[in-house]
Amino acid sequence: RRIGPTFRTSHPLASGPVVQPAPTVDGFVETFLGELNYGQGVLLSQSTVNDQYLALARTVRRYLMADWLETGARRRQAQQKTVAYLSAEYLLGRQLGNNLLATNLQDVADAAMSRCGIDIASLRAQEVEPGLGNGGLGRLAACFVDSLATMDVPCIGYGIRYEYGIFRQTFEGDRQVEVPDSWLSLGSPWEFPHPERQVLVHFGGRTEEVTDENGRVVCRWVPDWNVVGMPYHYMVPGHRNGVVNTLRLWSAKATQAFDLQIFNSGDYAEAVRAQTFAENISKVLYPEDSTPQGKELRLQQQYFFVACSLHDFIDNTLPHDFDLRRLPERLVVQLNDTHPVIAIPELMRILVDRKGFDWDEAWDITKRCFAYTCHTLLPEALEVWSVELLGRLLPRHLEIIYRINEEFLEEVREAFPGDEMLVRRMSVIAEHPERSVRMAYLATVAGSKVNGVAELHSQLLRDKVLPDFSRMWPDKFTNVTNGITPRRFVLLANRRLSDLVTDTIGDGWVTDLDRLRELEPYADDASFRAAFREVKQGNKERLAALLRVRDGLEIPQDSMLDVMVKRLHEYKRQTLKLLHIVSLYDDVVSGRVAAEDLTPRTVVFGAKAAPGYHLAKEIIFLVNAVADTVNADPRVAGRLSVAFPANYNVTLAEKLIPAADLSEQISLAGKEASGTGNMKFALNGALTIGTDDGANVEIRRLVGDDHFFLFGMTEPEVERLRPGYTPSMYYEEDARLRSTIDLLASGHFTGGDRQAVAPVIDNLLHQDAFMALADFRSYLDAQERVEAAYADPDAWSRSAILNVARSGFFSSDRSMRDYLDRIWHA
Ligand code: B1H
Repeated sequence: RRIGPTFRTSHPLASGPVVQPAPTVDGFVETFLGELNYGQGVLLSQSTVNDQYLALARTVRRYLMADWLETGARRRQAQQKTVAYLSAEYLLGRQLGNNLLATNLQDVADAAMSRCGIDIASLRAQEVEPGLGNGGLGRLAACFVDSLATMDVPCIGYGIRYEYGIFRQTFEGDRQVEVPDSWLSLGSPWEFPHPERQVLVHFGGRTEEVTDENGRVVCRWVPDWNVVGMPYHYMVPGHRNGVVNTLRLWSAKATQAFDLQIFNSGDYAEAVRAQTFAENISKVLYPEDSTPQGKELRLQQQYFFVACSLHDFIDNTLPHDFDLRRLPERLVVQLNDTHPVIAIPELMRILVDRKGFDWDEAWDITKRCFAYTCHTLLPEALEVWSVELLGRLLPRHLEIIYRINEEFLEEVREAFPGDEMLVRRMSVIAEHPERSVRMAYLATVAGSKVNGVAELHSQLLRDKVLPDFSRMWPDKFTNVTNGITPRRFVLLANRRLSDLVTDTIGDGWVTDLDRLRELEPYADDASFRAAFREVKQGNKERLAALLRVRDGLEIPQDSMLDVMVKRLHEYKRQTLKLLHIVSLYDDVVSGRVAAEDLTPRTVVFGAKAAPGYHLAKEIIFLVNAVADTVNADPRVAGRLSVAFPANYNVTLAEKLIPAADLSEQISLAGKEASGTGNMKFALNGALTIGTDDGANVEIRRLVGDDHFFLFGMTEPEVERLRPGYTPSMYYEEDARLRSTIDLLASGHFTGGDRQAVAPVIDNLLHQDAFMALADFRSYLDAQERVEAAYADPDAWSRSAILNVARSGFFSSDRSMRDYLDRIWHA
């Protein structure tokens, strides 16, 4: 394949990419050995697993390169509207498997490696996943760029190349201990540094007014330090469609000029320190999921990547003579939560201060370029930056924000005359407890659209979080329900199920997930159900084998696999699951229930806690303590066991989710914006036990009430109960709950240490902000319905198949179509 002569060279052969020879096993072996010898500089006989992994990655990379170059050239030529997805997180997961899948090279690579005497599985296992995200929000960004490439939509994903991603979780004495994730240390074959596209980013200093050459008084930012942003490009291949989009992640480097000044003053040590200071900006991902801490370095990170990205697009991606009045025709910036919202004043600054636009015209352009996605309902998760900090780090941006706010509040006064309370409520600047900028408000004022991530969430966003704004601009608000990529989370993660589905309905479902509907009739086909059960069984065996070597855990076969994996947060209610386990255990050890009458069940947890979230870490400790005790107690052996493998990440999710029978989605109604794990489980044939929260609502509506275990209060019921909620009342009135909590509190699971359980127990009895005790009874009842259903394997498989068949809506391809139709108009 040849592309046009876009390269600065006169050599006739260099006008297009050199096409990689056809992917035969011989060709693959030759390229691989070439990479090993000439890339890694080792002989096969001397090579380590890491050498082999790197050579294999570089081999696969070659098969994507021509498509990448061609996609880039095509995009430069077509001048279409481009989606700039701005996200502080991309939780990518391993690349090798996905890229083998995208290129359809799996079988060739398998054969080639075995011809070299190499076990490809050990090479796959060598890859450290780029964990550049915390959880759902970062994984969503990764799913979205996958879908956009598969749909051939022009998109650049912009973000930060953290040197350390989400920490690696280990357990010591049942407690979480965080270890830095040095994911780059063994080499990173999937990234391409582009020093020629470096961008200078300024910080600090002051602003001043100067008169320009036309005699106009203009504002000027006089910063006092800067850093360089070095872009690293990552391939984002579409699914077997010849498209490869780009993810551009920024790494911070010290500037020469900055260092030289200090070098000249003779202080070598200070110069090196300054370098470290600059490079700290992209050093580490903040490990808070949902509760940002307002740290200065975090604001530096946000501005750093946003400034690099806008500069990159405007000055290096658009044609040089581009008329910026037409920017909204070429660019739509999707803000993934408030983390990149500082891009709004940055674009204003570029247009007004650097490109000479007048304010009104710049504001008109800016408003048409941005759209904002909100991912939360928790008030503590809404980012605010103190005016003191923002003004110190970005003085010009603060001025711009003030002016945006002034003009906006004038608009409010015009629309709602005489309501100064409303003006104060809607102000982008909060006055208490300290003067600060409400980033969600700024995004709402500037964005052309604001969306929530599931129907219920979008409704609550309008009604509870931004009611004044939705009254003022009802049409600004919309919903786009989240989705997940079926490539990674079904085709790659669940080969067994994928083969069964493809054998039954063909392979069109991979890029048109609604076609899973065609499976519905097979739910009534006994031989299909048997095959489906075999798939599950195979996946369970694969999981058991993995956990044996990965964690030294034994999980029994012939048991219901009950899985709760997600970040550890009180609102998600891992404690409710824990109470359920303890109640089952209590039933047996107290003699109320014979062990033989328990449905054999293996509960698997996966959860990281933010390192500073003390209660979450206490909950982790307690889960581990209960697991130790339950697993060691012969009275429940073979009937109840608990596994908590450390360091839940994308790689583990890919093995765990396909094996699950039961998916736990048990957040307090009105707290989980969407959830995306819930979708992954349903699409892999697990049944959900869940509350009426987030996307659970839509899952239940689609799969049907008979194939979903609903429990708990609804969001309005939660709000009605909230005033005067007294958790201890439930303890007093429910004997089963009392017995469960008493057993936990007795120290039975902590070697008699009652102090060790006190933080969690006290919180439940006296605060229970997320009302686990109020939903306990309903949850237990639902679990009994689960057991009854599980006792009938045919009916259970039928339900599981219907979950798969009816969940096609949750493809991120559909989410992307919704963004295109409702927001981007691209
Ligand atoms: C979600 C976050 C989040 N919502 C702050 N908010 C962060 C907030 O680093 N921080 O400070 C990091 C992450 N993450 C999740 O987004 C929601 O809780 C899920 O319900 C939702 O499915 C997911 C994707 O929309």
